[in-house]
Amino acid sequence: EDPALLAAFEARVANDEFIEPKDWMPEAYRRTLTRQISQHAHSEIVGMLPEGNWLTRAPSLKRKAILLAKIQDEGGHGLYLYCAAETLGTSREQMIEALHAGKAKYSTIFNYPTLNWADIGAIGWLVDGAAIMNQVPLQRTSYGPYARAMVRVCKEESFHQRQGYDLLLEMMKGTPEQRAMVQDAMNRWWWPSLMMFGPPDDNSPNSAQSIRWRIKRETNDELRQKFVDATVPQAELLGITVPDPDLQWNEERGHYDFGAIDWNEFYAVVRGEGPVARERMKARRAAWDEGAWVREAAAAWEARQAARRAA
Ligand code: FAQ
Repeated sequence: EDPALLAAFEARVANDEFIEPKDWMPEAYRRTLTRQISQHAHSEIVGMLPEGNWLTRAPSLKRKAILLAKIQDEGGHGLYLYCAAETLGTSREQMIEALHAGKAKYSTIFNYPTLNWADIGAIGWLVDGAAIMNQVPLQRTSYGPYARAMVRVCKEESFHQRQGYDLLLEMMKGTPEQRAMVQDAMNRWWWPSLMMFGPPDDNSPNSAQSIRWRIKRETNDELRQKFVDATVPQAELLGITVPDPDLQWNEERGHYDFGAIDWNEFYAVVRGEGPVARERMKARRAAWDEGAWVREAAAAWEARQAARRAA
């Protein structure tokens, strides 16, 4: 790579300018962005599945309408993100093929099952909460199309987070059984939510370069700490316990100290050994196959319109 081009690129990044699709960029920058944005897109699409599981069993029309809207938003986020990734030169078909072949990663969190209705609240509160914590700084990521996609995505995620918290607040006003369901959901989702931020900084192979190129604006551990600090008071307000005996406010640091994360579990889930990883991929492939006629019909319609325009 031409050192002058590289120096000019690095100067632009250091100056907080956005890099745009037609601008020169180092191949490693293109690669890591394609990797991160496509993984992010896959997470949104696979992330529709755990919630889709509860659409037919939502306890009221209001909750069903909210859940339907949220899942549609996630589909939309996936599509924006595939578009942003495509501007780097990989086609959507290639990315989707990699997902369906089990070669592409998506967030570990979506390999856990949704066992009770409170899980839907916990996903909104904790999973969307973690997603926002990670995505707000990505509005200032150095690649323009990714940064702009994050602006709208973050607005929608904050609605997702609030609907989840509201659902749990309402359940906490209910019967002892309902309150127990909320605690049970918290017990199962807390640790996997902390894992969403990725491996610890000293074990995160991509972080140093991504921070230097301002792809990532904050590190995995910094964001994880912010999430814990923001979420613990919300758990207290709900009236539930955080399943971590080592959790403690540290006056000196001005942050919560928290217990050790089970990184063996994290890496196993990353390797595709998550509790419902097989079901998720099976459902994705089935949705793709069963939707083939829709894609074909849309293409046929488009071809006919083009022929009419030409005539
Ligand atoms: N799961 O060197 P690092 C949502 C992989 S939010 C799986 O630290 P990096 C909204 C990582 O890819 C969820 N794999 O990597 C929603 C890398 O492998 P590679 C999606 C993980 O990229 C809510 C290796 O480990 N959000 O969907 C995970 O610098 C509710 C080494 O890690 C995003 O994707 C993980 N948790 O930092 C939808 C945000 N963590 O590729 C529905 C954008 C790490 O070298 C319902 N992404 N790995 O083979 C990012 O900010 C970053 O990519 C990180 C990882 C922070 C996730």
